[in-house]
Amino acid sequence: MTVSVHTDGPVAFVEIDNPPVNAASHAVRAGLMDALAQTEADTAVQAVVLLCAGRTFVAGADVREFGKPPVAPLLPDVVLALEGATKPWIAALHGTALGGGLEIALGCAYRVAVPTARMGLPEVALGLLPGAGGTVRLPRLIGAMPALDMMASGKPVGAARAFELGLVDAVREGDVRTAAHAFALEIIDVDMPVPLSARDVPEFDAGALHQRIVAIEAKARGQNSPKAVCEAVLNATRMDASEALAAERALFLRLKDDPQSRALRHIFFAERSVGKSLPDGSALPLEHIGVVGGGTMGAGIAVAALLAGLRVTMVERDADAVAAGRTRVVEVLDGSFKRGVLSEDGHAHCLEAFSGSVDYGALAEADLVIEAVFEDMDVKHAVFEALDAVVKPEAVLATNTSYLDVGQIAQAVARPARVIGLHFFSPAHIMKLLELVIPVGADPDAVATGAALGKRLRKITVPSGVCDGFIGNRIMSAYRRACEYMIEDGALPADVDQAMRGFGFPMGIFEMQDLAGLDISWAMRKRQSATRDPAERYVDIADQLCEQGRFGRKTGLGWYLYDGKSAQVDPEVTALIEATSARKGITRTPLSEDEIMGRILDVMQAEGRAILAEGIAARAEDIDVVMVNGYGFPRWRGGPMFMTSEQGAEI
Ligand code: 3H9
Repeated sequence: MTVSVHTDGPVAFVEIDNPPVNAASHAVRAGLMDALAQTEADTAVQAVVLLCAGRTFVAGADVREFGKPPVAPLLPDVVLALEGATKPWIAALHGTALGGGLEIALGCAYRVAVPTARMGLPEVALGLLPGAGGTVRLPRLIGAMPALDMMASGKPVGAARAFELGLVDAVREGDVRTAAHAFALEIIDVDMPVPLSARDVPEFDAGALHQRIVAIEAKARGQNSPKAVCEAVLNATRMDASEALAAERALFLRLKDDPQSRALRHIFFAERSVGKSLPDGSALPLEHIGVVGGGTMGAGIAVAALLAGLRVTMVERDADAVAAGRTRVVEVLDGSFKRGVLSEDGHAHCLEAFSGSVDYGALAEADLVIEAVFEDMDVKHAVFEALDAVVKPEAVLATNTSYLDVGQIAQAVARPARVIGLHFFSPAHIMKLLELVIPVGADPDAVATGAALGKRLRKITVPSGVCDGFIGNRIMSAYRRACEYMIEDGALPADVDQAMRGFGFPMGIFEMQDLAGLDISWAMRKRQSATRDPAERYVDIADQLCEQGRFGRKTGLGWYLYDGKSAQVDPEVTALIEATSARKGITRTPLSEDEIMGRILDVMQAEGRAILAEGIAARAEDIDVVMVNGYGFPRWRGGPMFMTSEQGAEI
């Protein structure tokens, strides 16, 4: 039984058991209606505790049902029915009461939570809004502004904050069933509270609400659901509850069929299923991680591991470099502490768990070592030879290279099968994406250990085969080349960047290069020049910029001219681009934003298809996950491969 009812004296316990997250699927909704009828009919029952088995209270509607026609009873009707119960229902919250789950709780007369419970309405992240009365009941319970903030951000709040907001009536230690039972006995003789939909929204500052709505809509950058949330909150403040509920339903149905929500649901499930097809292997227990290299990347990786409770030893070439690496680590940890993401104890613990050394011997007991040194095969080989001489036989060796051949790096050690790639993205302690690069012949246990580290660091770990740039950088190189062709053909960097921003990227490719610095890729191009196919079209505009010392933001000049933080089009760069086109005999033809984005998408999708055909990515959705989480591809568009399939094209 998905929903069962047990009575204990005057209290009935209605328990939902629908693993893994007790989603409000059809069986749950129907079960709740039956339980309501049963408890209403049972004259011995005076109060009802609604609770869930397993790890969490209901974590939302069953998102897998959204692609199918809805089947009654619908969740909004179930919540309405619960709200109409003649006996008090007490939602007993543990785990994560999210979306439709929290809306069910809002239909109950009371909410009791354990201290670890979290509550939120995250629908916006799925391109939706709360569609089972949340937009109407939450403002009536906690006020319009806090409700708007919760629904527009989608971020859950902890039990203590929920109590402050008035979202829960009590926070009780211990087992949720016992706590809610005790609460039920306390309120059994008290008059039932007025149902939320029969209440008014508490007074609020209309001007401040309006300002917040303007800010949310500006930040939405083309995404529809935050705007719909704002509209629904305004409805909740202006309409009576039944009108507002009807308006919410209409908005919800419109969003559910919106391609943006389909795209966001696609990414939601793609992220959760990533890596499930990895070969079976046993992960080595992870406690002690080694990091070779204390630059920005090495320090970021060290912090990510420290924050996950691992011990970290960083090895650098000399005492000064060790000190500089340590300083970087401490700075990042201090920043996390100041932002409140790390407690004082946690901060102290991380510092204690970190050590630096000039001696590779300090890595003798490490379970996994990640190399994050200069991108040069000889340098990498030297590091791996040194590691091979000291680490324990079962330790996994990983390289953080972003494009070198991991298989070739592995040749530096006696047992190459223990070598994998772990390609982090900067800043490594923040970015969610991790490419797990698997060379041919890699030991499945080493791969499983890499995947386990990714999980421990709470990364989205996407497996990739070995090729130049792996999944993400390979696609980025391809479309960057296409963008360079376009500026030679007639567009200007600002046109390309504007088209990308208009599409939903946080910034365009040229702005991004200026931010990252043009000199690093210049050095790489110089190294590659000997092996470049002379027949291949090559755009040398970036080289010309570098020859003039224009390395991007850090030098105040790059593709743009920088005045403080703002980027301005530089007529000198425009002249240089036009002169280059003329030198090559190209008649420049301006390109529209649609043409620019069309070309970028074509190239991304073609490269994605090649990556799939070569077996570099296991699934098309893995490519989407990489582009969305590492390269700024707008999440609400689902990724380049999702867009291909939506257009009905074969992948
Ligand atoms: C909504 O409620 C609309 C209503 O307002 C209106 C309705 C009319 N449905 O993330 P995990 C699966 S919209 C179906 O790895 P965790 C997930 O795919 C919904 N399946 O675990 C995975 O499956 P598998 C609003 C779901 O512990 C498994 O559960 N709610 C759903 O890291 C474990 O998931 C949300 O947006 C679902 N709603 O995190 C909450 N949720 O084992 C979305 C999860 O086959 N969920 N699954 O790979 C989450 O944020 C996280 O899953 C949660 C657990 C925090 C709950």
